[in-house]
Amino acid sequence: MTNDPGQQDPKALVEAARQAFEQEFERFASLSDQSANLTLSQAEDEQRALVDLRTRHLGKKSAFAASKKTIGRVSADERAAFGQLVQQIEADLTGKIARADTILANHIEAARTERQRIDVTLPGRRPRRGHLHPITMLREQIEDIFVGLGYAIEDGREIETDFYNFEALNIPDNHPARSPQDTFYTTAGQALRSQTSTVQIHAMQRRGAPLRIIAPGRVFRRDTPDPTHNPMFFQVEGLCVDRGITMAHLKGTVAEFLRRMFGADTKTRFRPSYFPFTEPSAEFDFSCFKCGGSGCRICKNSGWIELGGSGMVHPNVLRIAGVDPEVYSGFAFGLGIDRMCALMYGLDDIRLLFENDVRFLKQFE
Ligand code: 2NL
Repeated sequence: MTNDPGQQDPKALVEAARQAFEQEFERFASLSDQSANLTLSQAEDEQRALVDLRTRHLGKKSAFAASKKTIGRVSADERAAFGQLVQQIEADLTGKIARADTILANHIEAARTERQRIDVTLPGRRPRRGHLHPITMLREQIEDIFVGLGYAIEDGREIETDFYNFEALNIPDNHPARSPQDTFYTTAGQALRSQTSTVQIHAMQRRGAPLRIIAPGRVFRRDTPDPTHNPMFFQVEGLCVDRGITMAHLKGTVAEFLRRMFGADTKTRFRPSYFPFTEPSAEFDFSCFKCGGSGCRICKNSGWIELGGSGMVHPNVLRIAGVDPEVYSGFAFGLGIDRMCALMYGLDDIRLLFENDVRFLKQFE
């Protein structure tokens, strides 16, 4: 006997090839349907290794294939038996591979299915419901109160001519509010309205007297943003024009508004002031909604909160808007909605209201 396969006994060669196969196949032989402890990628690796093993042990260049070719060296009377033996071994090995492959394929299929499985009974993700912006909520609250007092709500444009923004409001040519440092101008010389009085001038021209309106909306002033200023903010102005309207009506209306807003015990006070569009003019404060007037952090220990300006509409303003000041008189007032909002919610920075960060806004739901 030599080590040259060409000289070896054919039966011994077949047997050696079979044993070499069995040795390598051992780890697949132990596979069973309990092979679930393999991960998906491990099972896929094993399947590839099995294909590789088949090529090496049963392929054209395998020792087994070579051993088959030695059949010529088998004596004629043993040749049939040898052929049968080879066929039987080949069928046996092929069958073993096929069984292992089936187990692996089943496992892979099951693992892939498991990986893709969705639980249709899981609750879905709820779409987050939005809500109104706190400034909008407050504006609607203010509107509701004034509608209850017989006022109509007026809306208007945000870009205005010099006439509506200043001239009609009795604001003199040299007034600092007219300077480009205080007001935003378009290149065509129009102004972003700096108060919603513009809307009221339009309304007086269109509807004439008598008239009771409020005009809520955005206004623009060239302020550098800081915790108490924003170059765009929200204002509501009110205007009441009729025969015989006096300061008493102004005081009664503002006081009633604030009682409906902050509670029946709310007190109001007026301090003399100056505006070009009203004469006389007054600023108004209300007793602190937090402490009721005894003094706290919100009212800076004064017991009062400053809210807005007001006054009797200047005769020049009535006249220029087409209302006869000899027949009619009126009062007007204005307040900042965002400042009021910041006060009510204790916000230390008004700019938070304009950042539109939902993490901040969702607390007002
Ligand atoms: C303030 C002051 C005020 C007015 C606004 C007004 C409107 C017309 C005629 C006369 Cl059409 N006056 N509005 C009057 C006084 C004060 O606002 O501090 N606003 C935040």
